[in-house]
Amino acid sequence: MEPATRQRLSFCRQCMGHCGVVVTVDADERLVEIRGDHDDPQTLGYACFKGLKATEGHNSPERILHPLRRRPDGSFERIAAGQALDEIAARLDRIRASDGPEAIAGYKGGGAFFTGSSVMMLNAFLAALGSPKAFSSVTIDQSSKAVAAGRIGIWPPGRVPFHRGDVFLIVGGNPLVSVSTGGFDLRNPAKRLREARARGMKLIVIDPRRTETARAADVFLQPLPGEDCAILAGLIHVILERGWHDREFCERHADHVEALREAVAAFTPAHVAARARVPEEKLVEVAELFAHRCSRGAAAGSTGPDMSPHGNLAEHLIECLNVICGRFLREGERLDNPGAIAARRPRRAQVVPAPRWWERGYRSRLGDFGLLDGELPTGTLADEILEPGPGQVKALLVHGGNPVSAIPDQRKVVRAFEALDLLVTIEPFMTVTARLSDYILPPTLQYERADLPLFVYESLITPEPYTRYTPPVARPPGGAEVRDDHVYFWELSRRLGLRLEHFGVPLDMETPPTTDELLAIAARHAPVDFDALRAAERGLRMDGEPQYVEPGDPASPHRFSLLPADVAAELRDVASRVPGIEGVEVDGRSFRYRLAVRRLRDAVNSAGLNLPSIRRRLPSNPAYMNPDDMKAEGLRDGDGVLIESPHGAIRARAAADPTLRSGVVSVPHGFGGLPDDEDGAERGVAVNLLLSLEQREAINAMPRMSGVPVNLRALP
Ligand SMILES: Nc1nc2c(c(=O)[nH]1)N[C@H]1C(S)=C(S)[C@@H](COP(=O)(O)OP(=O)(O)OC[C@H]3O[C@@H](n4cnc5c(=O)[nH]c(N)nc54)[C@H](O)[C@@H]3O)O[C@H]1N2
Ligand SMILES: Nc1nc2c(c(=O)[nH]1)N[C@H]1C(S)=C(S)[C@@H](COP(=O)(O)OP(=O)(O)OC[C@H]3O[C@@H](n4cnc5c(=O)[nH]c(N)nc54)[C@H](O)[C@@H]3O)O[C@H]1N2
Ligand code: SF4
Ligand SMILES: [Mo]
Repeated sequence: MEPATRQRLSFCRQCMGHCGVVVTVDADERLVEIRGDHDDPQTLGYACFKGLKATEGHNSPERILHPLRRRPDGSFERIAAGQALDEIAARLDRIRASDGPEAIAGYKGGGAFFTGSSVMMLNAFLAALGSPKAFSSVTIDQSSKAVAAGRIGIWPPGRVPFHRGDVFLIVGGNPLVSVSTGGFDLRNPAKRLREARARGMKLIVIDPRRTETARAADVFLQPLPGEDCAILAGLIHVILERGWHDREFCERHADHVEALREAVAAFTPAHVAARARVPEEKLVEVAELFAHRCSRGAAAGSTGPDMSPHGNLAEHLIECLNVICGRFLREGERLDNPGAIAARRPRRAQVVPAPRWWERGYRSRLGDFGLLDGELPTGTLADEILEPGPGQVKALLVHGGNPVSAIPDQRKVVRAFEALDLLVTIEPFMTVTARLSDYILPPTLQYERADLPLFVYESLITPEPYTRYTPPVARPPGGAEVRDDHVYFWELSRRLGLRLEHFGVPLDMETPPTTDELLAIAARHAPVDFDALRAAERGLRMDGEPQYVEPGDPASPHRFSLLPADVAAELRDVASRVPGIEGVEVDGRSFRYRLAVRRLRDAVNSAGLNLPSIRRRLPSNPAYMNPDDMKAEGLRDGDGVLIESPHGAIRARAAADPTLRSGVVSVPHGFGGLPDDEDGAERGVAVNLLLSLEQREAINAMPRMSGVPVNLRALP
């Protein structure tokens, strides 16, 4: 007799944790249970609630199981996949013929990033079309890290990794919940942090909230949001003034140390303490612990600083801290993860001079932006659709994302998406973006497809040269007409006569590739062949030849560029705009609070919020506030509150959060329906109604999502 259920090994693909799991499937190969795999060599049994509840997503009655086409009245009807693809291709072809390929754009979100076989398909599809209009969630996230690298320069061996540092400084990240902060050990992060602290590593956290991570910190600085540039400039000021920097490293590898010292002169501890509302001596304590008492270990930023005003400058200053303190791997040191899927290459102890990629090549028609990692800034997507003229975007393909929820100024984004001639979404649920789409193409979900961990960011996932393959371990619901995402791109490309490339390898446009073939192409530089990878149930550590940092060329003229002219100008701007004690003035209005971004443990952005067990935990998104502020405003838990920014207003319910510092309001994103939904309040509120696309950073057009001035008032 066949057993009624079977167990299989796989890994979760909802966040960077990539937790190893054991899934149980029934006799029909349907997913029935997930648990953490205690024998997983990387994540050691860890799995979070939402990871375990992925069963609900797979089996959800709300899951879209057939391609859908929107009727003129806004309702949807089932359509056969072949017909949907024929119709979409015909409409794309007409737009291409009348308006050129630039009229066709794409947006890629989190769901696409975690689908290894098609992680670059949207980009490849647009490239084959000849359209530069590739957008993604990266430029409403942490693209300031690319901007910082582009302006300061790159050290190919990288920073001193977490597990070898004697200190780790986090600016605005909460890896114990987000399992995401770059540089942290994300494989079962709480356990890894305990181990690191047991061996003596010091943790410094800078965050307006005493987060789960901050609770474990040796020093915790709790500033107002939006003041990271001042704080970081203050730390650099103290470090250079007291001579706690690494003189030798600076002399050999960095330009503008003296100019930087002068540029941060205004950021005295007293100045920083007054504007960021932190104790002066605590700031000095952070500088001393990071630069003087510790000698190895890096500083890293996450969404807190990156989503605030001057996010590019904040990441630049974080890297300045690492440079002046010499927190990089040096000649002869071992590279712990020289590459698993990524091609191995020699890493020299020598600066690659600031590449400023965006200053070469394509310029956008609006705002004159260049490309970052081959993509245009998502902060400009709505304008690209709404602004008439040659190159106006008429069609948009959304892959595994929910841009109507994710992009600031939701009303404008909705207006733009409604103005499109064609909106197609590859998406498993009826999200706010799907609701506006002309066609919805449903993908397989994570446990139904073969995959590899998010290899385009593999160095962030694990410090070891480790990767793993998972086969599909469950079947989609009976009768479902779902496909692995790449099928849709390949089918559209074939119909449009395009030659699709996958990581530079031209695909056969007669016979569709299998998912394994695509993964094998992506893994073609791995030190083992794909069959060996496929055979290793719990993945492979590709130790092979260890790799060490190679010596730099002593004659190399290349150095870190600590203070290029645009950075210097931005720093002067920050120095000159000192917020008043009573709040911030915008257009003659005074704002007393600041909004702060934060993530919730039980959902990833907007994904998962519709599932029953998640919904029980997160029925809507409150406005988290410090209890003292609530008292001062006459608010009690659950009271209605109107929150106003210079741009817009939302209603939410106040919730006391004693971990949040006073003067701050935090309303998690990802909730809410469309702006004019009747039953809107039931699903919480879209915080992006409060945020604007007008005020944005140079280079990546990053909108301001944290540190934004707001006011609030109790609702009757
Ligand atoms: N105000 C505010 N706005 C923010 C943020 C913030 O902190 N505050 N954060 C920003 C950040 S960091 C990001 S990354 C963006 C997020 O931006 P997005 O990635 O665009 O948004 P998500 O809500 O994560 O949407 C992911 C979608 O993928 C779908 N999905 C899930 N699994 C699969 C799959 O297997 N295949 C496919 N094809 N799709 C799948 C989900 O159903 C969901 O609709 O939002 C940004 N917006
Ligand atoms: N459970 C869960 N995990 C997730 C996600 C999720 O939605 N839920 N989203 C995923 C995505 S798309 C991303 S990009 C990552 C993000 O991962 P993280 O960047 O670690 O995100 P958060 O946990 O929100 O941590 C950001 C911290 O910044 C603080 N902060 C806010 N404003 C400021 C500021 O101006 N300055 C400073 N210094 N701090 C500030 C907040 O209080 C918060 O603690 O997480 C990923 N993982
Ligand atoms: S931490 Fe991330 S990878 Fe691990 S189970 Fe949760 S969602 Fe999945
Ligand atoms: Mo993100």
